[in-house]
Amino acid sequence: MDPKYDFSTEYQIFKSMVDEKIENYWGKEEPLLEGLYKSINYSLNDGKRVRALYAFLVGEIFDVKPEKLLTTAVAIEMIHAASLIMDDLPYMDNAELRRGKPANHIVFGQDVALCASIALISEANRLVLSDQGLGLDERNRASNLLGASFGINGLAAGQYVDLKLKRKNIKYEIIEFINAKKTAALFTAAGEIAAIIGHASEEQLDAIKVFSENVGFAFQITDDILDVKGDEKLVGKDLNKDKMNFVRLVGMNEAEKYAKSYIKTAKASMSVFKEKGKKIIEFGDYLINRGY
Ligand code: GRG
Repeated sequence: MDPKYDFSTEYQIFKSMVDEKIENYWGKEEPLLEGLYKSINYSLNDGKRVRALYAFLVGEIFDVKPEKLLTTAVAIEMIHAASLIMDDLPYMDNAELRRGKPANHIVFGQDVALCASIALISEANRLVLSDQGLGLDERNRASNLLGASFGINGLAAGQYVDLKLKRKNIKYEIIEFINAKKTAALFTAAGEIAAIIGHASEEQLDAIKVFSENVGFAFQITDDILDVKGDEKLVGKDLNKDKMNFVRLVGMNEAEKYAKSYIKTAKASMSVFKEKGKKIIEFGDYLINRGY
């Protein structure tokens, strides 16, 4: 690795690429849809873009240029934004604040928020399937993985168990299931798609899957830790809403240990890439040390 390598500089470069492509994504194409465009853009115009960053960093391991992954990265952030809009709805998590602003449905109404969310999921799929920078097989596999990440084996599954089963049956295994589906699945899709575009071998793909799942767990536990002891202004959402989460299950000290241990497992899996795996290791550290 270049001794002058600086994670935060590279992060900002990648983030700007995504922001430029995704901000104000829909404009004035159809005047009748002005309100829907506004709702969509409201939720697309912000975010840390960590899932996009992750796709780029996996790509770098295989010498895939970020430009080649940009459409995939944008699609992943679209799915993520859709999931946040849905998550905040009154009949889901019932949250009023997101990224330091009123949640989408508070500004635009629940009906519009739902339309925005569905439009985003659909557009994400359309984008990867029409990405001319990728071969047909790559596009199909990307669409398949992206679809799986928000379906019955991904976000929708995690959300269902979170809503319906967690409170009745609070066990480590249940929380781990939720974290795997609600959070790790999208990291896994991001990593796997980038690795496939990079022509990863089976062994390399397995390593990326292990890394993705473990950083996904660590990311969610850190989110739960921030929910309890984060700075509300920085985190930008209502904290401590008496939600059952990992910290409430095992306590703060244990939760911090778990997050570190997941990152340790993630990092160990990168040994197959030797020097090339070093940048992504910094990404793992960033995820558990972030303040929001
Ligand atoms: C999209 C089909 C479909 C279903 C949605 C509502 C739902 C089902 C799933 C909830 C998914 C969810 C909100 C998971 C939590 C993951 C998490 C910690 C999100 C916060 O991610 P950050 O911190 O957000 O990356 P920013 O604001 O930086 O983009």
